[in-house]
Amino acid sequence: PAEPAPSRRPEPQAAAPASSAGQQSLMNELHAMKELIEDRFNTLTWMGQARQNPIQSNLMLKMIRAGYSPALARAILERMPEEMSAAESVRWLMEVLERNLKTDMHAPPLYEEGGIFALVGSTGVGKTTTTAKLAAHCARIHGPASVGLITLDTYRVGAHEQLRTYGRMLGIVAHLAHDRAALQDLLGLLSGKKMVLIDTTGVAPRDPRKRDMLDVLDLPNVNRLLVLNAGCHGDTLDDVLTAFKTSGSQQAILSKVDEAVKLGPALDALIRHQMVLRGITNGQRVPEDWETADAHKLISTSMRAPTKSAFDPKATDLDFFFSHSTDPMTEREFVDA
Ligand SMILES: Nc1nc2c(ncn2[C@@H]2O[C@H](COP(=O)(O)OP(=O)(O)O)[C@@H](O)[C@H]2O)c(=O)[nH]1
Ligand SMILES: [Mg+2]
Repeated sequence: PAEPAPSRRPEPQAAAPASSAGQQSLMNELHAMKELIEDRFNTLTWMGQARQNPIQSNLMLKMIRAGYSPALARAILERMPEEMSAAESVRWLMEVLERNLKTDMHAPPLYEEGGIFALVGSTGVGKTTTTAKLAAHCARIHGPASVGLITLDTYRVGAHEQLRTYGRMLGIVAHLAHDRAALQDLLGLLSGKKMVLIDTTGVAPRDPRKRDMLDVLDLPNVNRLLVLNAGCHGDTLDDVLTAFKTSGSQQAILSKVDEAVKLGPALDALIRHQMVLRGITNGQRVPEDWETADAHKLISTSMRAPTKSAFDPKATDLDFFFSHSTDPMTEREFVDA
């Protein structure tokens, strides 16, 4: 008997947007469901594959545990030839990794090649210590007069003292430059040297001052050597590599190898960024703790069974690494498998 409240009456004009909003949320839900199904299918495909190919999944686990990225592991293992024995597949994997880690093993070392090298990288990675090691090796072979040393301190944090002390020990005068003009003058002054080393102050990848420093170094004949701490997390290394990337040849030194629990993350980053490794440092002693970069040795060390770690995935987590592919194509392009 009571009249329906007027507000209850359907109002076509108000209903239209409501229903289109409803449609939108339904579409979103369907889309999410589609993604979930695809994801599950990828997982199932991988799990089926792993069941058929326990060798491949075993290598995947080995790589992840050694600290390599799922992206690189996937890019490599997808190219693994079939019909390989377990032992053959391990050998194949090591060879692929070795081939993709570029080093100067079969070329003269930095201090034999000579030239102008600027050591760049984050703070505390070992730039000054490495500069001293390289200077000492060059001085040992060609005499102290063959080496030029410069500290580039563009934002005046007083970074010169340490290099000057090393220089004094080696019988080499270390110079200081605060800007581009001073650096150019010094490079002119030192142009007769076999090797000129420019030690820079450390700068974080996202520090705005990094640009200024790199601009000052942007001179003909100045080669950049990026010093990377072998013990850093892979993401941190990726960040540094991206931030310091230049056009032309990319050269790096891996420092503090003695402190790194796993070499996988660093080698993985070097491979993916296609850096040429020009040496490693494995201790604080100048100049003893310097080694030629030996891809075979580094890769075998990285794959040696590491100790148990809370960060390791279990075999049952493996499907995750194969199914959550973000952009495998980019890695696939340059892996020489
Ligand atoms: N364990 C170890 N320590 C190193 C190595 N290279 C440098 N260091 C130490 O790391 C610290 C920072 O080095 P430094 O050369 O001043 O780094 P910079 O800030 O990049 O110039 C110093 O205590 C060095 O003795 C290395 O290869 N292994
Ligand atoms: Mg320093």
